[in-house]
Amino acid sequence: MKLTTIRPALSSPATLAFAADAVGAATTSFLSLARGGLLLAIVAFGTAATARGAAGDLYVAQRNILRITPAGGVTEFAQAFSPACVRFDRAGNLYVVEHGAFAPEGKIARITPAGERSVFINAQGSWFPNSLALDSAGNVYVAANSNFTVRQFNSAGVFVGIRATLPAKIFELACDKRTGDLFASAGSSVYRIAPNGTVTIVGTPATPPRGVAVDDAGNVYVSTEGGQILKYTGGTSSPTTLISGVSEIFNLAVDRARNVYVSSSNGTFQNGEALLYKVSPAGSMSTVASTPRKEGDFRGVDFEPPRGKSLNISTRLQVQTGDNALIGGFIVTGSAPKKVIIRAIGPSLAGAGVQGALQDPTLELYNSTGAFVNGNDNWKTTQQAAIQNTGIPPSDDREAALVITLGVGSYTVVVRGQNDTSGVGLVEVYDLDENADSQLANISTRGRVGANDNFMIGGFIVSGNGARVIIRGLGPSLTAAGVSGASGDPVVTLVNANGEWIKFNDDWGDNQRDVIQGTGLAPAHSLEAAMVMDLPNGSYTAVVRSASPATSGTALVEIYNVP
Ligand SMILES: [Ca+2]
Ligand SMILES: [Ca+2]
Repeated sequence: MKLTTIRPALSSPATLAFAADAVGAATTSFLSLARGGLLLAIVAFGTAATARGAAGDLYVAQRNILRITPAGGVTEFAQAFSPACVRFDRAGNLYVVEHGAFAPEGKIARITPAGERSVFINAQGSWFPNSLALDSAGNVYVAANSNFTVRQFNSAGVFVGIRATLPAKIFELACDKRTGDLFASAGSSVYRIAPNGTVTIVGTPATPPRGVAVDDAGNVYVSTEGGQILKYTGGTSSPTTLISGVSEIFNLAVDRARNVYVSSSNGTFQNGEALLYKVSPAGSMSTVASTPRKEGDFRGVDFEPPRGKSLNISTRLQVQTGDNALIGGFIVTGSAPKKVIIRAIGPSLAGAGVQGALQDPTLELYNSTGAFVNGNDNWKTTQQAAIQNTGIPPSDDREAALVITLGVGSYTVVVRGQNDTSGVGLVEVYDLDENADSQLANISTRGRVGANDNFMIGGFIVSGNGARVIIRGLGPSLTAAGVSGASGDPVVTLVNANGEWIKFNDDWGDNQRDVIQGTGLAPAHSLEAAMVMDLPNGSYTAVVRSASPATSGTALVEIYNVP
């Protein structure tokens, strides 16, 4: 665990004035128990895995595996035997399909983020693997060109069964990770293979298809022997032509901004070039990188994924005294319990320059049914040794902390001032068991978006090698959940650590509609705000306010770590 980046952006809390409203347990899993002015931050702390490179780096199969930065820098990443396909899983393992002269029967190698390499599948029986795709559950599908089958293996490399048999050799296999549908170019057509094995034709281009890629909205991109890139949108069989006239096209990959990366070649073997092109959603093509063709043609392409286990989140707001609610929630996802430390900080904030700090915070933890799980007033009273062993005990004896192992589910943390006192406080949640098969996946805080300069502030820190998040600012749908006085039209602005505005959204359908829908987290109301962002490491702030600056209302800010 690294502790260098906790407690984000504590300066200038006076600009974060925020009046929480009074609510019942009316919506989602949150409670209405907080009293007193405080500042709430929840920090979900993950690991910084051994970084192979930055998320978004391209890996290309040539004679060996090359790594290409988005700026076009080319380095050799790993040796291989004439690889045809490279694919990452969500954990950042790289799978390499080798089928060259020194791997005549075909092998699939796996390289972990730490660089450990092993034979994942040995294609004994000479079934000639040529392409590979992974679904969201980690199943591995391999195109076997000895008999045109798509073979399914589990994440341990154990053969599960034949998913489908196609009429011809398969050039490339891709998976729509939202649905589990596989797409394959084989012979003269592009096929969809449903999870139940049903095979349908997506389209039959004028010239045979080669590369296939699927974006996160389900659009299917196909390169052809005739030098075109076609885009099949929304299940239609008549594509739009993204670009045409490319000399020779092989495999494809598509990034989250819908740029299509194309491996290609021109010229002769001795004097030509292997090329990686980038084609924008508008159809303009640029060269990302090139190498001598005598090193081999570029083939399969994939991106280093963000291993977003480490999303560090804080949410700040100041609450008035009285029967006002400060409502913070977090979710443990995955399949294993998660050990965390929850801290409620107040007096020590004065040392960080915070004025009006809460002098004696208490914390309470509730589960999704609203049942009290545990609580603490002063951290040394019951778990002093366990809290000290985490390495991050509070620095003031009046501050509260709790070490606890939590099952998968949603939780609410409430911080109050002892004896109805008020002030600025901070709540943090740290992941103490980063290797468990679970993560802190979401943080949300509900409170009142005040008029004019009184915003709701959700801060978070990305560490590791970057993360993809969806940020939502909700208001109208709270009304449907029984909350009175909800903001009718929230907006979200994302700000970086330097205070620079990165992105603004008023209504989530304004742009990114299909990307947001693809996460399964589209807001319920059209006037609510959302944005999906791929963010490099750093600290960020999501600011939620009403679209009309003079209006106020209750809003909910949520930040999810999405795969
Ligand atoms: Ca206390
Ligand atoms: Ca709006």
